[in-house]
Amino acid sequence: MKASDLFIKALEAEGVEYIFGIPGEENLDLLDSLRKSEKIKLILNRHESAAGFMAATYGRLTGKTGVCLATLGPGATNFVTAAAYAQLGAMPILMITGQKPIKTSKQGQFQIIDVVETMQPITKYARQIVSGNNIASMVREAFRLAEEERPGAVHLELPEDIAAESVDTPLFPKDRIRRPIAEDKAILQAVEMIEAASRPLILIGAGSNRKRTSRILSQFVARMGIPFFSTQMGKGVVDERHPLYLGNAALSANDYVHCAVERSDLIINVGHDVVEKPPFFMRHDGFRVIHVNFSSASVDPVYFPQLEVIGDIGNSMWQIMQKLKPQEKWDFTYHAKVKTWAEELLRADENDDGFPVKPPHLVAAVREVMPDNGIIALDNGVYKIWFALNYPAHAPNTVLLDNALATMGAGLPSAMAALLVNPDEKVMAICGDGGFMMNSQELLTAVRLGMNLVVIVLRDDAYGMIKWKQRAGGFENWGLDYNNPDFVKLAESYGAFGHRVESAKDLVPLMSKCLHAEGVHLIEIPVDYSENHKLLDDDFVCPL
Ligand SMILES: Cc1ncc(C[n+]2csc(CCOP(=O)(O)OP(=O)(O)O)c2C)c(N)n1
Ligand SMILES: [Mg+2]
Repeated sequence: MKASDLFIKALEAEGVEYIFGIPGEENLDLLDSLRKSEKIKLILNRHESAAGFMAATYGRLTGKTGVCLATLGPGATNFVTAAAYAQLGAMPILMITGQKPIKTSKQGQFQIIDVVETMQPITKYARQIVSGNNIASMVREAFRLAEEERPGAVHLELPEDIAAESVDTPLFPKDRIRRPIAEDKAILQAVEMIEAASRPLILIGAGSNRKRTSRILSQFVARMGIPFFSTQMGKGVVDERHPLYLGNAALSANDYVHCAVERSDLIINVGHDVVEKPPFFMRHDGFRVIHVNFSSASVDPVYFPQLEVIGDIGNSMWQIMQKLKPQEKWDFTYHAKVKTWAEELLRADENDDGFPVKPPHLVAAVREVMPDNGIIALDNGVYKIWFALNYPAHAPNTVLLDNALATMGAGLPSAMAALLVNPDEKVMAICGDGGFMMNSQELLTAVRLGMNLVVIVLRDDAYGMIKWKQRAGGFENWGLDYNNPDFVKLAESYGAFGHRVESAKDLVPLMSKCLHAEGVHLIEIPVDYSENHKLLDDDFVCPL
């Protein structure tokens, strides 16, 4: 068999459904083998970073490795941001890149950089395949590593001459490995600590959204009556309409929810690791923390849990729930007060229908039009914080944001991947005018794929997030304003539908119409960011 055929067979055996990417001449053997596959579909992108972001989001949502393909040199370097996105965000991806022949080559160093070395520090595994007979084992190993906790990025380089070789090796069967579970003593210690606490609090982080922990965590909260809050990437694991939901730790300190955090004496931290922006700062004389996760906590000046319960998160919480008895002395009166107070403050500006649109009004309008299982995929900009705080997620993985690499340019591709994985759900990409322009060309891919997708572009004619920080840091307003294309015409020239919001009253009917229509709909929404400074207002006083 030809080595590239074996490579595709190995991917098929792993259950691969899509390969996202842009082939170069060094991938032509593999491309031809892919042409013959009945199981794997090629999604041809317009930039490799978008292919990588799509593969990563596929991995994030399915737990199965998303696969992307690029050529050597420039194609491979365009994967670097996506590799970092997947690696930090714990999303399983395999990047396949081509290379010139390695046995003999007549091209000098043209386009050659050491791609494997480049990928090494931002992947779990990066290897050049030096013999076709290694393909089957290396593909298996790559998938195993990408998917195993903590998931991340892996890379295989398939040189042209190796791809064309004849090989004779069997595939390696995909084995199902049960995840290890936490040790009894750790569970007992956790139970003791929670029972001894007076005001325990649950934090739900990214790891809880990776695996199906929603049911057990919802049961835990219901049976124990312990209030919870979420990190940005932990949104939706437990329905945020729950009466015990206290809010989102969109910032590290001085969010409303931190009033409750600071009055707690124990945080049961389920699935958060230090890759996300810290949801709180630990102090040596402050509350204690139980770290419940698949892997142990890396020591960090603001995160040094006193107890670690390591193993499958769902199982750990189930084991703790079997032994833990709700305590009469647990006192959540203050937490309840914080919830009422914070919700009033958060909701206060929702009805402000000034134009350009104010963020709280925008967030409320999006929530109003999105069904419970509808998915919003956010790019990176200041609106992300408003959504984290003000948008109650109703179901797991329905708010896709990147609080790990926090790159711009991933919003649209991740929305597109979410739609491939959930073809029957309503999906909306929410981007700033800066972030949208970093991967706007993928509108063409969405149109070509016949997607029904809504893309919101928030226009402030600036890198608003940095303006916000600039102002907060006491700097002069300088160097962050720009011009924009006519987004309506841009959308139309790509074969999408373009709309522009002219008054806040248009928002709900227009978004709703677009969500229920066919095709790709771009909606330009002028935004008024003059109240962003409120997000960093640390002069609020926590309720007594
Ligand atoms: C690739 C990349 N470049 C730069 C940054 C730093 N950065 C974070 S947000 C931001 C501005 C985002 O502007 P925009 O997309 O227009 O959103 P806005 O905040 O204006 O709503 C920048 C430059 C980043 N996170 N990622
Ligand atoms: Mg902007």
